[in-house]
Amino acid sequence: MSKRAFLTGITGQDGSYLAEFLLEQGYEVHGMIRRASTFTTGRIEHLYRDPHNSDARLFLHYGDLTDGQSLTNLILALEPDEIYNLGAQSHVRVSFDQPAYTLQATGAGALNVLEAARQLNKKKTAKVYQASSSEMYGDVLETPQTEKTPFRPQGPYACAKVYAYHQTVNYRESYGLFAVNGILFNHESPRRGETFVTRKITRAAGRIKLGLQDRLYLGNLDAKRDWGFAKDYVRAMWLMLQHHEPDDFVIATGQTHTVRSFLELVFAKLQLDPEQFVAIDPRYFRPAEVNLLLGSAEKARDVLGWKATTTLNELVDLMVDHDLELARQECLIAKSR
Ligand code: NAP
Ligand code: G4F
Repeated sequence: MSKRAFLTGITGQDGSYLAEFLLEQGYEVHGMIRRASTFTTGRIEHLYRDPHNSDARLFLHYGDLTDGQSLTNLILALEPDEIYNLGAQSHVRVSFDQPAYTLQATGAGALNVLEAARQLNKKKTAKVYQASSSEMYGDVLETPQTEKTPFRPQGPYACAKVYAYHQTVNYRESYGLFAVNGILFNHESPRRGETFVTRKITRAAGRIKLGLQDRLYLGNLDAKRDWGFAKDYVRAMWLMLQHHEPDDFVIATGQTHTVRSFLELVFAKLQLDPEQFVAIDPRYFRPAEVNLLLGSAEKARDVLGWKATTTLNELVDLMVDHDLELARQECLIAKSR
């Protein structure tokens, strides 16, 4: 019989790649989605078949991380083998505007997932993956950051993730739940949300190249990030749940670059001059910044056999090609009107 996975955050970047990966592995995949006034399933549409067809293996259910009761009902009814908690208010800048909601969705939401898994555990063991973040290291206390580096969170999002991290460890140690933290450093893709800096840059560069936009406004260009490819990273999530014992792992490339160098790489690929098109807008600065992230994924390499396989240059190529094509389609639509 095939394994059953339950995903929160299935409509997001990572959820879509993970659902794709799990379906390829023969899993039956159940995703929780939120009700919205417009469709939010664009990233998983290509995976979705009529649920009444006998070969359908992807099923969607309404729910919300802040609604513990509906989440518990879903998990108890579905009895999944593996639970991946990828849902979150995941935008760091937005978390300064909505700290209480971020705590509910990103922090308490994770607790709701763990509590539901604990209840299910009385009947059936379900393994839990918690999407922890390099943002927890904040004002970093050592470089590179490892599983042993203490956290020094710098904002509401990071504080909520630190809470979720510790609850995951707590449920493992207190109740023997198979619960793991993947401490993932920034990972990007053509499916990255358009308000995160890498995608904001590649999307704008494609539109500028084709004359659809003439300015790109950014914040702090000096921050350094360890950027990998999301498709590589979801495999690591799965590997953590296949390991014989629950543990926490850093997932990173081991390379760090400034936002400025990412911008220059993208613009150079399209023969554009950033000086001509990029302006700084103080609205995009944060009350507290995380200046440097650089992870060591040595433990994941040694224990799980995982390592990043996509270079930053390859990632930029993937994103630029995708977003140039998107801009071309925009031009065609504009012309046909
Ligand atoms: P994303 O694209 O922003 O996706 C977030 C997902 O969470 C979406 O499916 C969203 O649903 C869902 N969500 C938001 N609030 C929710 C709520 N209250 N109840 C249920 N679902 C909710 O994020 P991502 O980049 O895929 O990241 C996946 C996870 O990894 C997140 O927890 C993020 O914090 C964490 N993480 C990400 C990175 C990274 O670099 N990408 C690094 C470390 C950790 P809607 O579509 O309805 O909005
Ligand atoms: O792309 P970002 O918004 O990502 P950030 O803040 O590092 O958070 C992402 O990675 C975390 C892992 O470390 C995840 F947990 C989190 O969910 C999210 O996926 O910003 C990256 C850097 C920051 O230093 C920011 O100040 O880019 C800088 N930046 C400069 N201009 C900008 C902009 N960020 C955004 N979003 N928009 C700008 O215009």
